[in-house]
Amino acid sequence: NNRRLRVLVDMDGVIADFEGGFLKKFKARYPNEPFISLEHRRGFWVSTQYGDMRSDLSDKAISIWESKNFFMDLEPLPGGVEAVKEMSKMENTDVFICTSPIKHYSYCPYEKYAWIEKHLGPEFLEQIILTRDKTIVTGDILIDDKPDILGVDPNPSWEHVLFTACHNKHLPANPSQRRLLSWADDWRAVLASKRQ
Ligand code: UMP
Repeated sequence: NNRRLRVLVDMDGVIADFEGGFLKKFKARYPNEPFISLEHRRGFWVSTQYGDMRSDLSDKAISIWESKNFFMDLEPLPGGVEAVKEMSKMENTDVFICTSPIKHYSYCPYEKYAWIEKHLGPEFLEQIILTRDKTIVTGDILIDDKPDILGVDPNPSWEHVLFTACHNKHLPANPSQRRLLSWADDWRAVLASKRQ
């Protein structure tokens, strides 16, 4: 009987500003190409929306996050680092950072570890789960900005709490999916609700 609460926290779009970091570096590298402002982002996949705008822009978008220092240079999203540190200090609570690396592995996995060490501290290097399939990870809650989290397990143990991001804020209300609007929202109440 495990009375501890296990919280899985996604990285990109939840504690690290992937969308802001992408747009800044895309504009800097391709100053003469069209771009999609964060207000106009729709759909989880940046590369898909850029490719829909013009087919060659998909590869240009991908070149940004495949570059050295892209993941390392991401800014923390407001309140995320503080929230993760606070929940990790709560009684009977285990927090893991659960993040999917890109398959171009030259920089991303290393930089995710380095980012977590820099922003959360070396003790969080014990709390990292790198996986392309989050459904095989057990937990009580998964806080993630991706609307559809699928994998080999059709019935994951966690409740997915959708973290609001520029690409998902316009999705129709889904009564079966709770949301956290930001880290200023009541994440403590979400955790409390899972402790019964
Ligand atoms: N990613 C892509 N293509 C996109 C947008 C994001 O490959 O268009 C990558 C960035 C992250 C991963 O490494 O996908 C998303 O990981 P999670 O946030 O689901 O953990």
